[in-house]
Amino acid sequence: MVNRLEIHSIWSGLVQAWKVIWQDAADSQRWAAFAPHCDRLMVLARQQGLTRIESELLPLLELLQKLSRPGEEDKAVVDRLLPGVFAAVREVCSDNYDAEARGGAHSMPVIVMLVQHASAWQELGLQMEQYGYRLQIFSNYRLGMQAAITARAIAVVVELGTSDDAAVMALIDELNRYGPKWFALAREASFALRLTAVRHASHGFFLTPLSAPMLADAVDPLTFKTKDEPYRVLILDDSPTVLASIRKTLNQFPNIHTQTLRQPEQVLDVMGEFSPDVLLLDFHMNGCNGLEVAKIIRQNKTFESVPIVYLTAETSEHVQLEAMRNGGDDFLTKPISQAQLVNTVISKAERYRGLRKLMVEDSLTGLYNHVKAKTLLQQAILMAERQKSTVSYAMLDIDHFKRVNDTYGHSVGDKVIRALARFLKQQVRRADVVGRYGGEEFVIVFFDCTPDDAFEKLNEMREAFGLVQHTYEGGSFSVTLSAGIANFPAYLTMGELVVAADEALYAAKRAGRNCVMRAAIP
Ligand code: GH3
Ligand code: MG
Repeated sequence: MVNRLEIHSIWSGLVQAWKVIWQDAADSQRWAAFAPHCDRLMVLARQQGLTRIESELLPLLELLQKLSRPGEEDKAVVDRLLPGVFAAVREVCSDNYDAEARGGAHSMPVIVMLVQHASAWQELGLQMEQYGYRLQIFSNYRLGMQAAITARAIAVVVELGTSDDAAVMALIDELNRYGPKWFALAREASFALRLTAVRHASHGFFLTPLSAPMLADAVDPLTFKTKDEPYRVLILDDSPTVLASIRKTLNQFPNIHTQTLRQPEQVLDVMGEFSPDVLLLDFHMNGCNGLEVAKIIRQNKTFESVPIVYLTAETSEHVQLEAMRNGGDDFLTKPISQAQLVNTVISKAERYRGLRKLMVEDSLTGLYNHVKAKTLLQQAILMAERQKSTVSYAMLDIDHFKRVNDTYGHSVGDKVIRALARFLKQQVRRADVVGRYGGEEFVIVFFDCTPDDAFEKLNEMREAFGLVQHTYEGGSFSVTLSAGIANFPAYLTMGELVVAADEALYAAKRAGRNCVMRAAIP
């Protein structure tokens, strides 16, 4: 597995050093400060077998070795090479890289546990299967560690606080070289033990009792990554040469889609269709300037937060400040450094995506929030209308949830809500929508799914979730679900569909809970 953090930090240093050279390429001291970053990246790439980074870096290192009196020409060559290196770095650091290396996201990820008494953890092993993980439990730590490496485990949980922690730490140091994340597990957590764990690069610390939702919560971010949609970059510039050159640089990145535009008057239409994550905007164009275009864009509510990066030969601070005040986010000064171009575009796009995510997500569970789930339901109905297919819409609610809060406390209640959110997300198909309507009420939009299939799936999920044990300080408990389901085209509008599913849910509650009811055929 790849140490992304280290690659990332080397890359950031390298880019900083490059920015300094960009301002004055004739200063050989600046080049001398830049070269070690490239060397470090090469060493790491070789150690970790990252052949793409290695091959992209090679011509750069060869050039750096030959430099005697560096200048503008060398700067131009390196600037052409850097985006390729960056593309390789991005590929390796992408969330899917490890999953793909492990043989695809479909195989069940393995978690290895090294514990004193293996038999005490069998139940957790069964529970973790409900969350899509295979737990392998060992009381022989060395054997377990070897198994973790062979099985390419995503995580290793190591019980500490035993008499021989020093020997265990030596094993962990070995394990750390292979990359799976490790988590400490202990009955008590003294500061000294926590310190030992972090000094040996632990990823987290669990106290017993360790529950399946807690473990799943901790390892979920290491796996089940969905492939991000490519970033969309719109470039508005009246010079075909500039457009072609920027496009060529950005197209080296498989996760960037570009669209170019030469006529400012079409900008709103194109933004509406293309929905960019970043707009690169020429500052001086025929007929109008970038500042005016930015103002027009910002007056449109839909685009008020799309990042705008000006492309300009303007170096006057006054003009740049004025432009930033009018809705710009950044400047790239012509001639544009390709390395800076890709860095700026990707960092702005990432931030914008992050912001948008916050707007549509429910903060407790990361599921779609009420508003977004409804929008997606509406889209699903329109699509089903066009394609003459079916959409099923389910509403789910935890039974007697108030008792959970009253008996075990609100934070245990929150954990149950999160456990259900994760469970639903894992159970449905990737294209299906899972949302939280607030409280302990959830919705699912099953795309292109017959009412019978959706009903059966929902019933399976209800049964499986009823088996999940939720832990609290004094032990564990389980909860049940009720659900109601309705479908398009039996109900033709979103409003009717929502009411029908809601009524079916309440029929399920009245029928004694822990069951799924279908809406009556109208
Ligand atoms: P029923 O089987 O009829 O659904 O009974 P219930 O107790 O689940 O239903 P009710 O609607 O009476 O209570 C829901 C409770 O959920 C009330 C509220 O305190 C709790 N709740 C709502 N949102 C949250 C949350 O975000 N976290 C936690 N822990 N509790 C919540
Ligand atoms: Mg309830």
